[in-house]
Amino acid sequence: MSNELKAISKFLSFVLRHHPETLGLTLTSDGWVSVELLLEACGRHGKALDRPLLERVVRESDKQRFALSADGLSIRASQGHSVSVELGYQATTPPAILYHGTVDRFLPAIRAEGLQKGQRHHVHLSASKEVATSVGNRRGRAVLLEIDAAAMAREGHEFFRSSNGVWLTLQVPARFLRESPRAGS
Ligand code: HQG
Repeated sequence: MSNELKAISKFLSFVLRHHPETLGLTLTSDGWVSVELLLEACGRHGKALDRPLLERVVRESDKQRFALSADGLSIRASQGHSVSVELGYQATTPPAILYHGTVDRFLPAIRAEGLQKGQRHHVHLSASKEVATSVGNRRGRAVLLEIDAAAMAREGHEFFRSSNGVWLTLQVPARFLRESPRAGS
């Protein structure tokens, strides 16, 4: 993805997940906003964006962060919100093991209180070690945590899978976590 598209993607994440009000927009309760209103509002705020460019961002986003509605008239972020939205994902059975990438400095707190959702609506987990490692690497040298999702599900924890493949759950108590040894250590 080009730097221009990345910058637009970051701006759209900011607006559609966290601050629609900066463009004078309101999301529906399930997170959608009219593409037409979004494009107009971007123009008014000096962020010129047209439909073909928006469609490229949606298509080329490495993590498929945004979704257009079936009729193409609305857009939303597929996950990662801090504003209150109900995305309508159905609880579903997770893979037996899920992964979370973090960094050393968070481990004492994570060992004590498990994984917490912080500002987001859910803890974000991945079915793939590689993806979890790259999420951890955003903050330093990744530490990979293995989550016993099968045991959590048996004990009644709900899991959701976003349309871009991120696994979501409200929290992961520490007893379901295992720290993977680092490669080479
Ligand atoms: C850590 C990106 C202390 C947690 C990625 C993480 C992901 C704790 C940080 C998505 C903790 C939260 C989410 C506890 C968790 N004490 N620290 N009890 N529990 N943490 O960004 O999972 O590019 O909210 O390990 O691909 O890093 O935005 O979550 O390091 O899917 O599309 O607190 O963001 O996607 O950080 O990343 P975040 P995350 P996008």
